[in-house]
Amino acid sequence: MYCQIEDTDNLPVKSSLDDLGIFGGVPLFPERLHVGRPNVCNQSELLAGIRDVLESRWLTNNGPQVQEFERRIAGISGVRHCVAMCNATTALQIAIRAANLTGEVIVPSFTFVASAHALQWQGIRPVFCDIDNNFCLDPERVEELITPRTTGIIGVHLWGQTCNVEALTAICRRHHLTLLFDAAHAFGCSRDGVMVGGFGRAEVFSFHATKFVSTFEGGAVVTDDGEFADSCRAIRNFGFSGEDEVSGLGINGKMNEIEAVMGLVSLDHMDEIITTNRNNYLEYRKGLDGIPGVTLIKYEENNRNNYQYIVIEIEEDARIGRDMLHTLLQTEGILARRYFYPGCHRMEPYRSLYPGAEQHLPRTERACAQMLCLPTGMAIGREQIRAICALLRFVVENGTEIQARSKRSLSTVAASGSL
Ligand code: T4K
Repeated sequence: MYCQIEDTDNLPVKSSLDDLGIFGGVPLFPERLHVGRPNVCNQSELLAGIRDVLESRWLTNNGPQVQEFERRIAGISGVRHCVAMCNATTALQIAIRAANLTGEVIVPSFTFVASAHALQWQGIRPVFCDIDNNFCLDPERVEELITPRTTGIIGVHLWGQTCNVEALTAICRRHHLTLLFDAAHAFGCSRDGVMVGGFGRAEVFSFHATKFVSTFEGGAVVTDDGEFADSCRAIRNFGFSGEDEVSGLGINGKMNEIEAVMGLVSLDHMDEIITTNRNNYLEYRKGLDGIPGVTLIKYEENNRNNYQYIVIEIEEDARIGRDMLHTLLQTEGILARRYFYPGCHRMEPYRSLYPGAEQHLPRTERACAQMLCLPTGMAIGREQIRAICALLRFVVENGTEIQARSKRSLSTVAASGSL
């Protein structure tokens, strides 16, 4: 049982404003399309694996499936050690603790809020730094933020695009800081021929249901440093270092056997998933070409990518704004996401704890206002992508009229007293 949908839909093309969902037309996708629809690749393999786990009566606590999953992840990422965890947020927290980070840690604000929470949760101040053209930490801005309280830097390989690892490594060497990477999006990606996994002291993957390789919930710390991996293993298991011996503070960060089975089946189909994601990306690239003010974020073909995010930038001078486009797509059943709006610095508790951060984050602010993620993965087919692109072209080209008409309808509703 293979999960890619058939390309048989004959989807209507919207050619007048009255056709649009926002003006009462029938949504293009009554069964909504999601960003992050899980890839459930082979149900019979998965169910057989789950049955084996149940029969073995070894359900969790570093069982054989988790160990096999760890071996496979380490192998693919070209690192010596992988410590599987219950999710990437906990894995980040554990890596941060194993690295003895304290005080302040520099991190981007343009990321999923978990990157910041993993620090703040442990009483460490996330110091938000602006991003470069690649939407990752800008090394030129990083150095300005280092204070005597700084103990580390956490780069985020956003959407699988890698950080400027070399510059960040040099900064960390110069200032005796620890470098970690939140690689939640970047499993299976490479930088200059080197797989993500071995950069910095450690990197953290996410295998959440919405990731292209999934364990339902899950994450992992990967590293070449054996001592660091041992610390993570101990912290993951309440701090136990022997049957009755606890050598430090720990937590329960374990992945269970059924999650690992899901991960192993997912890994067996990893190449097919990446091929599908890449084909989807190429289809989007073709379909979005030449839409004024809309740019698809390109993946470098000389690196390995997982292509799990389709990200577009809606330029300031586009005929339609990002937020209006977002609303429009939602009313057509296309649940595009404004990742990572509004930025961690504009979310609580950071907004209240560290007010004014936006003044130092001009590129972050721009990205938060302009980026939009579109559906991809195995639950979407070529015809649907073509329909999404055709719709995008139509609404952007008619953006000025659409915005004027929607303003008119809003003021009519307001005047009638319904608002
Ligand atoms: N660092 C970074 C840079 C991250 O992006 C993340 C997580 C983390 C750290 C932490 O990783 P974990 O602790 O989660 O392992 C989703 C994911 O839950 C989250 O893992 C991910 N990044 C983030 C970018 O996306 P939400 O809050 O946007 O998810 P939600 O529930 O809105 O789902 C997204 C879309 O997928 C929706 O349209 C619904 C659809 N969906 C979702 C699930 C779970 C399905 O169709 N089926 C499903 O089973 O965070």
